[in-house]
Amino acid sequence: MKKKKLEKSKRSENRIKNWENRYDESYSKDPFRLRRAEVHLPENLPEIYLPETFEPNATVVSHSKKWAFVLLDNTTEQKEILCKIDEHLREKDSSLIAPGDRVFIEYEENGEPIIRGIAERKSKLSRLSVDREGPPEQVISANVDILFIVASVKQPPFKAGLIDRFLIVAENGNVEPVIVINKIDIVDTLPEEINIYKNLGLKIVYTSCITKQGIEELVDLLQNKVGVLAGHSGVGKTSLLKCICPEINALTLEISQKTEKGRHATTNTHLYCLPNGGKLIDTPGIRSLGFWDMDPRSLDYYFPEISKFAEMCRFNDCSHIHEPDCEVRKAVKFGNIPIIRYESYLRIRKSIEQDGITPGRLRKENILPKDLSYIKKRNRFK
Ligand SMILES: Nc1nc2c(ncn2[C@@H]2O[C@H](COP(=O)(O)OP(=O)(O)OP(=O)(O)O)[C@@H](O)[C@H]2O)c(=O)[nH]1
Ligand SMILES: [Mg+2]
Ligand SMILES: [Zn+2]
Repeated sequence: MKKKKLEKSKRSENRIKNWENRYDESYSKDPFRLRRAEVHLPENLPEIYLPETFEPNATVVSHSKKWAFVLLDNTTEQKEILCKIDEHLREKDSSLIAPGDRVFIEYEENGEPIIRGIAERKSKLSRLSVDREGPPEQVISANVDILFIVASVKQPPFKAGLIDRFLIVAENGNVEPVIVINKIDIVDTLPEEINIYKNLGLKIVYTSCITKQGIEELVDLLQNKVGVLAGHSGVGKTSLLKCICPEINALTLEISQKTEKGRHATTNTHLYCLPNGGKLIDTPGIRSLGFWDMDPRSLDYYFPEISKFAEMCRFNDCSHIHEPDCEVRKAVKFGNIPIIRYESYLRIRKSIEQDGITPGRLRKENILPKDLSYIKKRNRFK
């Protein structure tokens, strides 16, 4: 009798909010099953949950749908081991883990390691998954301190659009953005658009993998920190990684002469350990970056120069496209908001709406409400 009571209280402790509604069928009194079921939480919860009794004992380096390479804690050897991913940590054809995730590994009866749980993430970088069949969110990497948004001045040409999108991803994921302008050895004058980001108070590092300018600065920023290199293909992400740590053996490819674009040399996101205690995650170059949980109305807050004027628009929910007395459009007209940032804002807004991420859908799927004042408070811009 007493034992039963104890079990019950333990069970309620282990439960999380909304548990019954969401996963009634997966509930079990068997703590082993309960634990496994709890780990299998939907992607629209803020964090993946790991029951208190489990201590993470490894870090994910890279993964596929069913397998992952991890670095075990408590070993001096920097050896990556291959583990199976528990089926509860997969959703359809995707796995829910990401490089940088702290995971709990158990050994099966045959001695094979298997990832059973994912620890709460202190930060994450995520995007709208390109695979529309699976979960909408694709976590690019977890537990990251710095997002290095890499752009090249030329070959491939400098493009501000992706920088704007990555700034939103960093802000949303609680990660500090640093803009890296690479290949400065091939130009005499830098693209003018860079001044926009300078004026926003963002950190910018100018680099060259040929002259090694800026590499020391990146190394210093990475001391005991976890960084991610992201950007278009061919901008030199992997080359920067190799300059920072020459022992790393990773593929780089010359950009195509014809299109001046990169050739997708890196195909898998991978975490590398650096000699100064830092870690650096290299990612494949991307063409586009969509958002998976963005309310179009909150977009203003990610553009501080726009939100400053948006507060004075006649309508609270002004889209700054067609409404009368729109202070944002006025500010663009008088040169107080850079036109390319406004155009970028419009493009992002349109793409969010095209992806079907509308306030109505977000409310229906319980992704809203998002506390906008919180985003505003956290804004890292000047
Ligand atoms: N001139 C010059 N070339 C560079 C620099 N950095 C990288 N490159 C060259 O740019 C090409 C692409 O470099 P990668 O490091 O493979 O680019 P990436 O961003 O990792 O590309 P993906 O893996 O496809 O996303 C290679 O030929 C590099 O040698 C640089 O600072 N200056
Ligand atoms: Mg690469
Ligand atoms: Zn407006």
